[in-house]
Amino acid sequence: MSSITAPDDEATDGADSVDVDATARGDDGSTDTDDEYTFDDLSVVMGTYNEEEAIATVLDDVERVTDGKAEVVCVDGSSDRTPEIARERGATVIEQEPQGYGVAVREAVLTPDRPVVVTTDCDDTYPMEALPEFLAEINDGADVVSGDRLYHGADAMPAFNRFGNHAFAALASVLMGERVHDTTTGMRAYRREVVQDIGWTENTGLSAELLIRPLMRGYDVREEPIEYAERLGETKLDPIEGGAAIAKSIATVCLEERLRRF
Ligand SMILES: Nc1nc2c(ncn2[C@@H]2O[C@H](COP(=O)(O)OP(=O)(O)OP(=O)(O)O)[C@@H](O)[C@H]2O)c(=O)[nH]1
Ligand SMILES: [Mg+2]
Repeated sequence: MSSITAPDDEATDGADSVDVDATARGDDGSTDTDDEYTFDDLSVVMGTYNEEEAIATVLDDVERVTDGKAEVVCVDGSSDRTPEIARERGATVIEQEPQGYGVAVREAVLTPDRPVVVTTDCDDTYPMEALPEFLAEINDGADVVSGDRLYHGADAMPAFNRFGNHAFAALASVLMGERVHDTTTGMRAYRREVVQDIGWTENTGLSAELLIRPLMRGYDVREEPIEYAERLGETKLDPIEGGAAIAKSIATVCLEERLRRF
């Protein structure tokens, strides 16, 4: 696990956050201590847009790994059977006209009442087996835990996307003055206050924004290496148009956060 520290302009008056390795915890992501979060405190949220090939697998994985305790919220714009399959598996489905990744995921992260919110894509690329470790990091004090797909090489990712994702991380690192390794990952855990307290503006670039704004405001943001698998079903992202939108979001959000400090 790599930990990112950033000066806090408001909350901790310039103090650096502390890098503390996660202590050993049980497989359910909890410890014996009563005041720590368990899977009963977790919402797994996602945008879903014609993902009928993947949704059963993704939701079954969440159910299996969290012993049926995590709540699932899908913000859905599908014209196929995706929402029916989600409802059959007990997910809360919010219907929304398809308007892009960020519009769906913003609604998804703002919906839950539970204190820990995990985002994922509904395409079977992200390992739900990592949920216990993500929760353990939150219990260890992290505000945001960000799945780093590039750490293990991301061989399942198309080469063009892999190159782009390395470039986005390099761009964001330079503009923030903090090294990050994967800015566009879809799998993260957040304390609910973090997503509630920050105003989100980006669409295709929302994933980068969800990392950059908390980091530049001094929240405890940690990257956690994760495996990344080949996608089930069709991609919803045009790599060229989407890539340009993400680069623009990174530049805009970094600049806004720098200006906000003055
Ligand atoms: N509701 C809704 N969901 C969306 C929309 N666009 C994308 N999504 C969902 O957002 C998630 C991310 O989209 P992906 O197509 O996986 O994009 P990506 O991860 O950049 O591309 P891949 O590498 O192909 O996985 C998926 O679960 C999509 O179904 C949209 O307009 N509306
Ligand atoms: Mg995806």
